[in-house]
Amino acid sequence: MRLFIFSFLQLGFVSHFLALTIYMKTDNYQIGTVNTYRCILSLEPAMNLQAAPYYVDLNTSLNIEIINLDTIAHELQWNDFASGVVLSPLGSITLTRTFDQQKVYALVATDFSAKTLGGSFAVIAGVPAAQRYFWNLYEMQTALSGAVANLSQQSFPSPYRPNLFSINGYDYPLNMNDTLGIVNAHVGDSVYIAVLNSGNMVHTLHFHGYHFEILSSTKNPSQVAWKKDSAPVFPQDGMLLLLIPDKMGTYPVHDHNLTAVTTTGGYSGGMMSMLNVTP
Ligand SMILES: [Cu+2]
Repeated sequence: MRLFIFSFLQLGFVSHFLALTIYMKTDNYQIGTVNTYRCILSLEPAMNLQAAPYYVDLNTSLNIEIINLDTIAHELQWNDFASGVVLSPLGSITLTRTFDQQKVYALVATDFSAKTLGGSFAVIAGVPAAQRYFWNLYEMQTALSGAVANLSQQSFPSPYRPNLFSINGYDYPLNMNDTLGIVNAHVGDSVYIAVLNSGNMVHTLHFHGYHFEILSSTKNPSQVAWKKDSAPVFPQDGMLLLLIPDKMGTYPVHDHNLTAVTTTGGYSGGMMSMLNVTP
């Protein structure tokens, strides 16, 4: 009887699982004058470099169906889990998870091709809708990306010399119309910025003008509650940052490794975004 009541209560708490479908595909894209292969996990079957994250309220449970549109197998895992699942070529799989913390849940590719080409998806839990933004960081040595996509290159290059650095699929200044990422806020707003590093190297974000608080990090949790103007984002980490602007102004945010503020070697470009704060 006690067991029965316990089960009933559990069912009561987790009574509804929402259904979500994500599509996974590796394809060739042009960014400015640069061509690059990229693995995208998207809510839309028509792939878009500016793939949006999925926002949920705290304690939402999801059945997430992932459909592999590629003709090669992939592996996926949550970045806070020890093991993952295999997606067969053109196959699909359903993952179930309850999102009970205010953080960025990162579903990341672990097979060489999709991992190297940035395959990842963020479910962001517990963030108010009023002021929330998403920065998906990604870099690539574009001349290698085709060989990684078709599996003729199966180990990570050494040295690795990336020439393309992007936020939400585009480099600066192509990303200046990016509604997912460009911050437009007022002084005193609570601005939640979810950052996902889909790339293959650490990207250290540096804010001009403001300090931010680190609300969560899966790969680097010792930084939580720090208030800084710079912080490293490790590969395949998801971090949640809180920015409360104390003054108006237009300030850049960029990778403090200035190599990443270039595109094909030209400055300025690459991994830079903007904070637009009005009174
Ligand atoms: Cu700077």
